[in-house]
Amino acid sequence: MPATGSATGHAQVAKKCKKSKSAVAAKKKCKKKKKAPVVPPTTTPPPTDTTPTPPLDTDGDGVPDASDNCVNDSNPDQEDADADDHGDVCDACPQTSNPGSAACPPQLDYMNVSSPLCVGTNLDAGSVVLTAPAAAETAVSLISSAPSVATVPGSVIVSTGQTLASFDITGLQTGSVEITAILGGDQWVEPRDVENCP
Ligand SMILES: [Ca+2]
Ligand SMILES: [Ca+2]
Ligand SMILES: [Ca+2]
Repeated sequence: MPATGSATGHAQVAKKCKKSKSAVAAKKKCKKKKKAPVVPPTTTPPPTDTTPTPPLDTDGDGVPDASDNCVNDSNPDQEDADADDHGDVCDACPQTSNPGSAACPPQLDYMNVSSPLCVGTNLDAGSVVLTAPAAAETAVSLISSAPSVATVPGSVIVSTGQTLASFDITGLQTGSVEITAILGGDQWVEPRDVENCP
């Protein structure tokens, strides 16, 4: 029917006009800010590492941690004098075996010797001192470099729970002598002159 055809034609024209009239405005209106498209994060699979991982060597001494007797101290020689699996450089008592987490026994801290030494016999003229109370009776060896000048016992015993033990020095004659105390790998030397004291 012509009426319908005419109506359709009008509508098309109107639409066209509307579009042409408001084209600029519409364009502006439509020119919304475009949001950046949300790109889903791409999950790239980790590269396949074909090179073998070198064994961990914390101190970089060339000995892997798994077999290093001092993991945090560089000791490529792995020296372990007391063979307790603690390398010398990280062994609190390198001359006394203390495997695992065993504590080191008390060590020789120092020795006192009277000064001067006087001809005759000096009771309690010397004493040895440990770094900690002895867990058991501990013998400290004593040596005189010149027994004809001063004589010391072969050893002195530090009793359990004690840190100090005294010893006598006998047979003193004028001259020079060195008294040495030894416990484990520790030693202490005291040189003395023996005099005719007034
Ligand atoms: Ca090491
Ligand atoms: Ca050791
Ligand atoms: Ca040790």
